[in-house]
Formats: sequence, C-alpha cells, structure tokens
Amino acid sequence: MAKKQKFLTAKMLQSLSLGALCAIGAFAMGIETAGDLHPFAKSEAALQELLHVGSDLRGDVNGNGTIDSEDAYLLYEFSEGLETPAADELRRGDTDGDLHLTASDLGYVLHALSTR
Ligand SMILES: [Ca+2]
Ligand SMILES: [Ca+2]
Repeated sequence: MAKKQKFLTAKMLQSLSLGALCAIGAFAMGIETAGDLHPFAKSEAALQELLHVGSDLRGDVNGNGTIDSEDAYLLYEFSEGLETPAADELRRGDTDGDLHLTASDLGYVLHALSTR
C-alpha cells in the first residue's frame, strides 16, 4: 500500500511539473508575442491622414510640431511607467485613442519616423 502511495506521489509530481512547464511556456510565449503587433496595415495616404487630428500632430508628444525621436523616447518612458504624462502629452501621444500611452502608441511613432 505504501508503495502505491509513493507511485501516486511521483505521478502527481510529474503532472504538477508538466503543468508548471505549460504555464511558464504560455507565459513566455505571451511575453514574446505581446510586442508583435501590426497596427499599420493602412496605406501610406491613410496613415498620413491619421497623423493629423485638428491642428495637433498625432504622436507629437512634446508638441514641437514634428514627430521625432524625443517623442519616441517620451512614449517609451510613459508606456513603461517610468514617467507620468501631463494631460496634453497624453492627448498628443495617444495615437490609438485608448486614453493610455502604450507600446502601440510608441509603435505608431516609430513607424511614422521610419517612413519619412
Ligand atoms: Ca515632437
Ligand atoms: Ca494609446
């Protein structure tokens, strides 16, 4: 009887280990694919149109009239929670309108920079 209990314990440990490996693997895959977004399937003309909302340049976080590397740097800091955006920085930097500054907004700015 004691031998059977030991066998079950080892089997349970094996199952738990397998479960833990699956959880860790799923978590790792989630992290790996979290930044794998493709929000820019639109044409170049549509993208340029999206860059302008009223008189504000979308993605121009610091409001200097152009999308530049400083905007990308600010979005990185805001999206990582290293800094807190002011209300106007949030308004100008929120390129997808979700009221948050995230990697998606940073991706938008980086794409705009890369297509100049
Ligand atoms: Ca700027
Ligand atoms: Ca956003």
